[in-house]
Amino acid sequence: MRLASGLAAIALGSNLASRFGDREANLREAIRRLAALGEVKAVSRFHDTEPVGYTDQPRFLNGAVVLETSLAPEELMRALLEVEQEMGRERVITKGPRVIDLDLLLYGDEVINTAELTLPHPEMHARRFVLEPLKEVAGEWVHPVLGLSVDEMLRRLG
Ligand code: PH2
Ligand code: MG
Ligand code: MG
Repeated sequence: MRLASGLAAIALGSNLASRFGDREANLREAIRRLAALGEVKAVSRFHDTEPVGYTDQPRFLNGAVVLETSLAPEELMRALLEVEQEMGRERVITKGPRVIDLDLLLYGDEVINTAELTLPHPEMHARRFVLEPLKEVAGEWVHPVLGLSVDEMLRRLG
């Protein structure tokens, strides 16, 4: 048993409707399920964003959550994948449309590089759709590799 609890930052995204309803219903359902994995400390507003990367897909609704959890990072990662699967996510096109995407961005100041998990999330610092919601709930949180806060990473994006 792991007694210590950690603080995790999680990015949420949706750009497809599902049996739960529209994109916002998907984010709300995901947050409800995150609450079973620990204590949800903060929830950002939801941002309507242009698809980045693979652009031939609907607009996203993106958000961010801070979760206090007694799950270890790898356990949390597995639990997030389970929530994605249970909510009906199908991996059809890489970076393509999805009912729900839950990305583990930060876990305390942990740096992990395994086949299963890379922490911090390798692209978080370059993604406005991640940093803008995250700023609302964790603007001061310092990226343990770059040594920059979320606010600073966002400023560097210009
Ligand atoms: N996720 C992607 C690819 N592109 N674009 C936006 N705006 N929001 C996302 O969450 C997103 C994306 C792959 O995870
Ligand atoms: Mg993602
Ligand atoms: Mg993902």
